[in-house]
Amino acid sequence: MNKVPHLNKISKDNNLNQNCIIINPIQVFERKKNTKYNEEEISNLAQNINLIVKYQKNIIIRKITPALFFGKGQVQNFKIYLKEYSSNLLLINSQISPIQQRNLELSLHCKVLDRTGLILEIFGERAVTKHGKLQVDLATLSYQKSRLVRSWTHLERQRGGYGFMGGPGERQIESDKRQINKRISKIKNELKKIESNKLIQRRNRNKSLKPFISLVGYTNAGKSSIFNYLTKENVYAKNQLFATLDTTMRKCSLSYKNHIILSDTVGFITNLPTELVVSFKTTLDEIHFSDYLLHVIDISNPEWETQKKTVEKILATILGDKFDQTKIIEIWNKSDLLNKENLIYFTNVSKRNKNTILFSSKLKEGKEELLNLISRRIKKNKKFFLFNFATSTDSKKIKTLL
Ligand SMILES: Nc1nc2c(ncn2[C@@H]2O[C@H](COP(=O)(O)OP(=O)(O)OP(=O)(O)O)[C@@H](O)[C@H]2O)c(=O)[nH]1
Ligand SMILES: [Mg+2]
Repeated sequence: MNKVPHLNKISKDNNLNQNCIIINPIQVFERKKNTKYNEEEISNLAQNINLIVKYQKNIIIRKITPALFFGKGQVQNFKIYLKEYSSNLLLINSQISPIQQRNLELSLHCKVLDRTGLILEIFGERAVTKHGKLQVDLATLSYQKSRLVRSWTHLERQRGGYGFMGGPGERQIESDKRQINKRISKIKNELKKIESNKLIQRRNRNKSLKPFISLVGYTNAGKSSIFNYLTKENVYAKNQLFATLDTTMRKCSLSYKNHIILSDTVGFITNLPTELVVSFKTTLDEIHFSDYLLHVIDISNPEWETQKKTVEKILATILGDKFDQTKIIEIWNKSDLLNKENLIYFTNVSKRNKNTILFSSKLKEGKEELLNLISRRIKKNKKFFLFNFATSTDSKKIKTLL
């Protein structure tokens, strides 16, 4: 089972149940957009690492200033909020430059974390296996390297260095950077070893000629729940963003005679830090080598279309010119949460769409339709000639083929 043994441990040990304030920068052209879901999402992300969100505010950005990101007046207001809500951590729901981060920290006398930093934090707490941990450490170090200030990250906290404000002096930064480079090359070497083992596993898997299928999708869409349901496994599935960080593979029976290999992996999110995409290369490589992708979509989420586009965009980045829309089967999950009207609508649309299955892992609905669709796809696929041949129960067909 995919346990999360050290979840919350670091926070509790270091007494990090800390107040924070969230600022959502909104560009002028986006001001009419409904931001409710974004606000909820960043708040959930913060609570995931035991931060106590005291106050959250949307700020309209007319022009991003190179020094502070925000206008001076806005930054003055942040000072007031921080004092009023006894917080010494400011979360910015966007990516800011290292210089902007440093200047904000200096002028607000508090720690500033941007969206990338926050996601890295969560990954740092979730990583369980050695492989997962190394990949997160690599991403965090690459992020830190670009910062002039030492960041408030899980690595820093593990060293007990949490809580400093501003940044170390230039000399310190240089020696920090040298140290970081050393650690990066050490991690890269360790990762290489793990990767060569994975390559051997992948080669063996290819030899077995079994179709290899990966579950992909936005974080919290229900991938692990579906994985457990289809494989009778018990991997960690929880109402928590980035519950899964490592890839798990199991057999999933298609018929009484044969099976496919199903893989559950890390979820995606809007603005997934590039550091993570790069560092999680081996984990995400499983997607590269998949014969089909089951794109799990939480159809009950009002933002499902945006989430779907986000996932497709990240897939296109990972797969490059290998991105093949025809490999994707969409699982419209959490149908149990739809109201009557939407349920009728989505049932009709999914029936018309050949690549979509309406699903509820909670009510255990949709499995048969999904496995039938996968079987039909495999049957049409020349690559699986031998697989189909071996599973065919039609003896006449077998004789003609012989
Ligand atoms: N109501 C309902 N809840 C579901 C369904 N499928 C999953 N969930 C819930 O959704 C939450 C997230 O499920 P997971 O399976 O962990 O989601 P995931 O996509 O693996 O998430 P990450 O690993 O964080 O990317 C859990 O609380 C599940 O119980 C469903 O069909 N209906
Ligand atoms: Mg999961």
